[in-house]
Amino acid sequence: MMLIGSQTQRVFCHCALLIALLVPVSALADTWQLQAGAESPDRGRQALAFLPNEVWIHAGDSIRWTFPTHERHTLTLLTPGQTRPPAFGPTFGILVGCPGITPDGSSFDGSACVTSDVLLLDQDKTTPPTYSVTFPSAGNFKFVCLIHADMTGVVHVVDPSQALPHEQNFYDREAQSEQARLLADASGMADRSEDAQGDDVAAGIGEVVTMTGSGSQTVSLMRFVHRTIVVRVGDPVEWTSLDPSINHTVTFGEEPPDPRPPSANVTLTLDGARQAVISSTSDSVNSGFLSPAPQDRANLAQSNPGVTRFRVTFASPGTFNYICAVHDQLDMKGTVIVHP
Ligand SMILES: [Cu+2]
Repeated sequence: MMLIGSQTQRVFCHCALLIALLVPVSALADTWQLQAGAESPDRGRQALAFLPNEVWIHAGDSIRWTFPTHERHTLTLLTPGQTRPPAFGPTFGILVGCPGITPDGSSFDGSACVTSDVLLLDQDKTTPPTYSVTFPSAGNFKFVCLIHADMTGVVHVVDPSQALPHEQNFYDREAQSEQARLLADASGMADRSEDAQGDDVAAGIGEVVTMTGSGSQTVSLMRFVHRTIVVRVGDPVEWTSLDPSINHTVTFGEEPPDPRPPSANVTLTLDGARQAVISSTSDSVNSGFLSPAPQDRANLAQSNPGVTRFRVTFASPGTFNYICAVHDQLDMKGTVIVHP
């Protein structure tokens, strides 16, 4: 609807008058702006973090999260004590959710789960998606990303009669400084790994950074380091995931619809790694998820050791390109040049 000139003014005046009569100004509901994730221009360094991840608001206020990265995230509020669902069910890429997803603008009071779908900056779009949640009643609520286990935060919803400790510009500054610090950490990881020698490749490097008691943030270098290596026929090449929180794959040839399990031509080693032999540049080999062991917690069954290593022997010369099937949209790709 288009309103022009005096018409606009009249509508505005009526609304302002109505609001002034009905509601004290201090009780007007606010919409707070937070950020879900941040990335470097080349997408290789990812802050898997809510920026910031602790916020105080009034009951009745809303929070709008913006998703400005090419890495996927969700904004999810599980109910207290709810078992965390896996990110994806039988179909890779389709979110399990609450189960199910709830629409933009949903309300959360702790009684029913709320979650966005998977949100990311599409390849050809420049406007990041957003997701808003309204918090009608007081409480302390955890919010998480279902895709990244160590990406969590807390919202403190207080009674409107209470003063809030911070205004929006405080959170804006926090988001900026946390983003800068996390992405700088990833630069440091890249620099350190440049010193690595030999035929070993880091399949991603990361760290979990917990700055406050309110949640955890992760920073990940979504790269194979080194991106191109040169070996001889018969030399074993080993990929090791150095990320404590993120799954990666080493995938040659055709990308499988579900990259989670290893392909049938991959076998286990006695020391808990996976291995394969590649005979030709047309071979398709998928490591399956290289995954760290999850954090142990009291009163839960301890987790198994992670599978973080993949070894490949090349039986013929050639140039072998591969990808991480989870993060190829971030340009997580590599090449092995095999000489006779
Ligand atoms: Cu990856």
